[in-house]
Amino acid sequence: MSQKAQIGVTGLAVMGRNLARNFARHGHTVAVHNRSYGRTKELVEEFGHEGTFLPAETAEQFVASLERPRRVVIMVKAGPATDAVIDEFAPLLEEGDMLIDAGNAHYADTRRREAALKAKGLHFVGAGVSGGEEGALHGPSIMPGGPKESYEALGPLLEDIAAKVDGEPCCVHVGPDGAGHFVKMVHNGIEYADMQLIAEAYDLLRQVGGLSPQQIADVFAEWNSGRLGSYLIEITAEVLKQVDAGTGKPFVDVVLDQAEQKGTGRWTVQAALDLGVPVSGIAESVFARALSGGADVRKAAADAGLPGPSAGAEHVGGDLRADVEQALFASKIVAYAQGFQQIQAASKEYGWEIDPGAMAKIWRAGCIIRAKFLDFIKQAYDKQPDLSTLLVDDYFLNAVSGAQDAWRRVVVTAAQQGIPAPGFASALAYYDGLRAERLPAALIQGQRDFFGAHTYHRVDREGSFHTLWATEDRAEVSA
Ligand code: NBP
Repeated sequence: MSQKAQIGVTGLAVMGRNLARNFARHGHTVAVHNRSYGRTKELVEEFGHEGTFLPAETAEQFVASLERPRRVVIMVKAGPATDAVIDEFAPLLEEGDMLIDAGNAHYADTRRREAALKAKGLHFVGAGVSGGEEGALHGPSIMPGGPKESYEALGPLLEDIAAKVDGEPCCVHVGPDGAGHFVKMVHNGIEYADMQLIAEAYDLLRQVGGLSPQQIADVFAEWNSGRLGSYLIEITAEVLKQVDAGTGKPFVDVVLDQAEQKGTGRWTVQAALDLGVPVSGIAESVFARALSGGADVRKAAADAGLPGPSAGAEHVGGDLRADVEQALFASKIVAYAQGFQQIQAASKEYGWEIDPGAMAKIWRAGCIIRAKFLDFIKQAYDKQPDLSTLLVDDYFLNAVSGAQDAWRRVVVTAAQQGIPAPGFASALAYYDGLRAERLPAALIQGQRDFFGAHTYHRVDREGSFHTLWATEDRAEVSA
């Protein structure tokens, strides 16, 4: 009998090729396939010595080379390409076989595909894979959704190739249908927020503190050994250290200041709007990228000479560097608290029963937001799985309480000096919104009742009420 593969990968661009190599390096026989055969051939020629690959020129050959239940990992450009591949492979598969979409699909597409394939007796697993091409090769963080029973046959293979922390794999069954891709999406949204906050910290140290990129690199390197320790802080120090070979200028000064995006941050915010979860930190980071990219509007503003503050005030009340570290940490806590709240809200909405602590656990390595800090998030949810917000957990409450004076000073300095710090400022506003005893929302309810008879609730009695605003006595009636 000819040799069979435990798993197959179709779509052999950088991500698929590296995932296939990762499976092979772990001793699995891997069937490999790509729309155009060239990539398949290249993979086997270049990396064939790393393990056992079964190259297939056609979908039929590929499917025939897989042991049952077949596990087919799809790693193609997210969107119509994924549907095209599913349409090609689904008719060739048999009941109980699995199609695993490891691309960056939108969770709603995953829900749709899962339902359609379930009707055909096939398991469709939308798996979030984080860590870029290096992660795919050396150990990504993997967030598989789909039917729980498929995890029994698929999980051990995914756990083999996932990143490990103290021997524990960064891979867990997240929940049914689109849960895996949803969590991956929020992971990316949090990543946007983290990056924006780091960028604001850099900007303040440079513009207010007068530090050079090299000096700021040293600050980040030092922070990396403390509570902010994370992959993103580590690479920030590396980027700031970089000197452009051509001009001798800091690399960061020769790069156009227009941040691009592929869309997962935007998806996170769109989903949060639908769920009614205030992910203001993520939203600010998506909008900040959009603002940076709006070259025409920025030019118009510059041409018009939009004025800044008349005199640049000093940072007062504390050491700028220490204060910015506090502001960064506190704002980061807010962004994560909001992201986790979004995951919990979606879990409730779709009946996914996601364990938030398990998500923190599988993000501790292999992915872009890996950080020491995630251990504390895991511990918080281990202690209280239904925690309403991370901000009320002891560790985070203490951290934010300790940071708040410095955080306020940093936001004041940014505003007074005319330096945009939307991440820091909105995180602080969210924090103050949460802790406020009374919010001005009562006035908004009054306005809504005035113009639209939308009614309101009272603090002192049960029921809904409406004030007859158009009458002379403006009497209140039960609604
Ligand atoms: P790309 O996103 O660049 O996609 C290229 C692959 O899609 C090639 O194998 C190509 O085949 C295939 N493909 C296309 Br395009 N249209 C197809 C169609 N109609 N039918 C069949 N195959 C088709 O590859 P990537 O950068 O490796 O990313 C793969 C997935 O992983 C994406 O969903 C991406 O969002 C996700 N992801 C990427 C990263 C990253 O760091 N790059 C990180 C995490 C997740 P061809 O060779 O014949 O053109």
